[in-house]
Amino acid sequence: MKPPVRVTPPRAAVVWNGLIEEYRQWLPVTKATPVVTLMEGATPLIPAPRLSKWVGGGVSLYLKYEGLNPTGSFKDRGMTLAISKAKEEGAHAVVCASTGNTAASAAAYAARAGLACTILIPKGEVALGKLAQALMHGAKVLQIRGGFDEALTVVRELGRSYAVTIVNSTNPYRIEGQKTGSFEISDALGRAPAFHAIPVGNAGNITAYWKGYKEYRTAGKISALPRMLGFQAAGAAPIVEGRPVKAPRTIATAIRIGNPASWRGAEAAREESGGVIRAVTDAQILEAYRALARLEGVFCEPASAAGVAGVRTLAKAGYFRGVRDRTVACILTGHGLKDPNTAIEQFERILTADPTVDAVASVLKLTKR
Ligand code: AN7
Repeated sequence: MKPPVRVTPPRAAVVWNGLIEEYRQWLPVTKATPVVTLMEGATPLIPAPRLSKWVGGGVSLYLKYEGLNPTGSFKDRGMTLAISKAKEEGAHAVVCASTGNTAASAAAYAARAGLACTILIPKGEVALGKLAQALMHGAKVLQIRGGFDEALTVVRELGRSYAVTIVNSTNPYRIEGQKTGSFEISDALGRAPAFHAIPVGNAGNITAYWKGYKEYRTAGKISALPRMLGFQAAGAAPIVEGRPVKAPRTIATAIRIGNPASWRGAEAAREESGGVIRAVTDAQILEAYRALARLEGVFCEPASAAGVAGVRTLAKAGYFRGVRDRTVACILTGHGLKDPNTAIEQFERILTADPTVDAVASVLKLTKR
């Protein structure tokens, strides 16, 4: 019998001190920067053979499981840098608008840095886990009677007129931190993937990943760039439609955004890489969300599944036909536990029985030995 193959190098001796220390030379920090870290980054790139079959088109999917960051989403990559720089620059308070994950991350890193944090969220549209995080980390949480886009407009005005530092992805340090995701993927594969699939909301992350890949190629760390495949929810797809969406709607509340701040960055990533930005329906998102959990044991939040749903749609349409390298890195941006309600809603009922052997065996329809 052949010995088992190691897919990653042994890491027992490797010490991880967070992504700023790991990628310091690529980031705008100096010795004077007070590094605020929760040891974010170093998330696994998980091969997904069963999901690849389900997706079709001969693709080899790798899942970048960003839900394993300290607050359960990719936002921690940008937040470690944004909060470190805010502290370096002498800020006392940070503010952001958020569909939930930015809020959770900002609240946690601000707590660690000893900064005040205010977050504006769309009332009734933030997943339960994210709200719990923001409250627990001591942020001042303000529910806005409106959507994310309106909240962000207010935050931008606040930043102009008041002594607060904005930590939305309009803050360039957020993008700088988030670009390290492409470094990790490239380091793990030893090259860039042929395709990079990612959900698109405010479009900061696709912008950041594209920046990271380009910097790695310029430095000779990788020799080719991926095609960037971005996916918006069909009810919130301004970039696909070419105009802002006034009342965005989707079950994937994380990406319920009608006027993305990094719109141009997303378009540049698509055009420069020869990729696409497409829409996927809520039904397709939920299908991929369930498939990820059941076929690979990987639980992400609904928005995160948009990338996998999108790759499946492209595969069905023949997008990968004739392509030799079909390696796809899918960014699973947030953990499934962020949104327990949507998970449980996938099931009509949960079996119930009285606490006796007979009742349990009967409900489970067990056969006697
Ligand atoms: C799980 O937290 O915009 O395209 O305010 O939480 O960079 O906006 C979250 C976005 C994808 C989209 N997946 O990323 C916020 C927020 C998850 C997210 C996105 C978000 P961008």
